[in-house]
Amino acid sequence: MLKVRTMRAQKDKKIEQNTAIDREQMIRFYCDMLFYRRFEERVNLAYTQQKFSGFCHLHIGQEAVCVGLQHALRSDDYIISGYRSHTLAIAKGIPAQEVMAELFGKVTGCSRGKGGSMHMFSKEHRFLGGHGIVGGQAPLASGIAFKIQYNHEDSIVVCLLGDAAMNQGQVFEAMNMAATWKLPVLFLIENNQYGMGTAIRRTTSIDHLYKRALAFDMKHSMIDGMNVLTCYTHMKTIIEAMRTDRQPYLLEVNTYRYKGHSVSDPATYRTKDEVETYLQSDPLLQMKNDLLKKQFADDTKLQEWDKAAREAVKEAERFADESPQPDNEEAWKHVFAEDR
Ligand SMILES: Cc1ncc(C[n+]2csc(CCOP(=O)(O)OP(=O)(O)O)c2C)c(N)n1
Ligand SMILES: [Mg+2]
Repeated sequence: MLKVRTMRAQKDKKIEQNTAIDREQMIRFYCDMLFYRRFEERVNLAYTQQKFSGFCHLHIGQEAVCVGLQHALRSDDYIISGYRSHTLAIAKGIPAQEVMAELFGKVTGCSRGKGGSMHMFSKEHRFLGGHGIVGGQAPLASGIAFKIQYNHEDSIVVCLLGDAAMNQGQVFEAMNMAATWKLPVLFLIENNQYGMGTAIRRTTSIDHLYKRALAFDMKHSMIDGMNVLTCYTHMKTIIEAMRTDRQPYLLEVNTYRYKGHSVSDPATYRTKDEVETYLQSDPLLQMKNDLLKKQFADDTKLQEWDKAAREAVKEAERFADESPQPDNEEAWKHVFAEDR
């Protein structure tokens, strides 16, 4: 096992060395992560203030995955994901105020206030959900990739899955079809170590989920999802290779969610020590230290960026607050295909 891990680590290093990251990019990555952190913190607060209700799953702690992917993709690529997707939707180009308005059930929301937290969607930005059925996005991802292949396009689909979604039967079927038909899907497992309150080690017979790829003879690797530079360089390399080799890929990204499964989960099933350990490798903290060490930032700059992130989130919230509710007629729209 140790040998496999070491080989994997060496491979990761090689990939990283091939992708140079300059000062501007590092600052961009940090500011994007900061914005997503502040956005989700504000969403959490808005929920407790009863500005909206229903399910709400936050991505706090997993920002490096989102930002690494955002910068590795092109605008004509597709993302399809599970329900923990507010900031992924923004990363794919949906304006933050439309995501906030969707959360608040407003007609200006990206799903016209009818999807809510779990169902962000934008055909225009090629963000095809936001899905509440665990693993339900995987067959859809293979279907989208089939469309890409059929039309001879060179875009790709990223299908984000949770660790627990990897135990759903339809995910196996979708991977098998993608491998058999050589469809350009990047199956990206955000392994945040838990499916609701259950640790992945209690439900899964293998120690690392990337090994599932072996069953389909699919290319695969595993990376540290708490470091945005690792995420970006590795994802960029995989995605660029997929543009020419047109093969699916399984990437396991090890990350952690600091909050409970949803906003109503106090997360008492894990120890403070465990959370503390992950907090020490927090993606924002790592990047902040990198920026300071390289003298790309100082305390004044850090405060300035934080203020700008908070202002932008406030602006999104103001837009959502001031937007109207959908009228009754809206309930009958987008029910049948002709309403598209
Ligand atoms: C088919 C199906 N089974 C069960 C559920 C209930 N459920 C909602 S979230 C969840 C856990 C999924 O965890 P994971 O895939 O690791 O994603 P994470 O929440 O950690 O991002 C479960 C079992 C569901 N929504 N759909
Ligand atoms: Mg999980």
